[in-house]
Amino acid sequence: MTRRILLVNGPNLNLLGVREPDVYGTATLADVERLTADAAAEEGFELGAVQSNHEGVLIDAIHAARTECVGIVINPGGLTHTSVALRDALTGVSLPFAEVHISDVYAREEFRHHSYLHDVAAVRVIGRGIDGYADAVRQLAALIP
Ligand code: CA2
Repeated sequence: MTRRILLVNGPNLNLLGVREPDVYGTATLADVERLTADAAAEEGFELGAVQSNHEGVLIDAIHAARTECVGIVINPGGLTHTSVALRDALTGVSLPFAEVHISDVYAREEFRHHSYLHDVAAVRVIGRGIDGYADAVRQLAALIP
């Protein structure tokens, strides 16, 4: 059976390629999901993908991944900087996960410098644009036996 990685994109990432191209580039969420699926396939994994603007939907998807997936790649969007609940969901399912940020959060406002996930993520890829998602899959795949 092919093993599965879950790609999670948080609030507002459905606007990729539609707004703020100077910060986030011109690629769309569909482009991100495609390139991440391609990178996963090269590593021998299937990719499931979810994007939601609702924290509870993301948490439910992470819970479902516990029995369906072997790892998670997540760009939590603004929830990175606010959500203990998302952190608890990720630590609760005990799957290795990669935290991805398209922009260099450390070169932006101070409130983006803190992540509730940074100390529990197995992999962090920050400021590499959308190629960071493929990097994250490769680094995560290397950790999965
Ligand atoms: O750099 C990233 O990937 C972020 O996770 C993106 C979040 C932001 O709150 C984090 O600090 C860094 C925002 C996602 C919103 O995405 C948009 C995309 C296009 C247009 C508007 C928002």
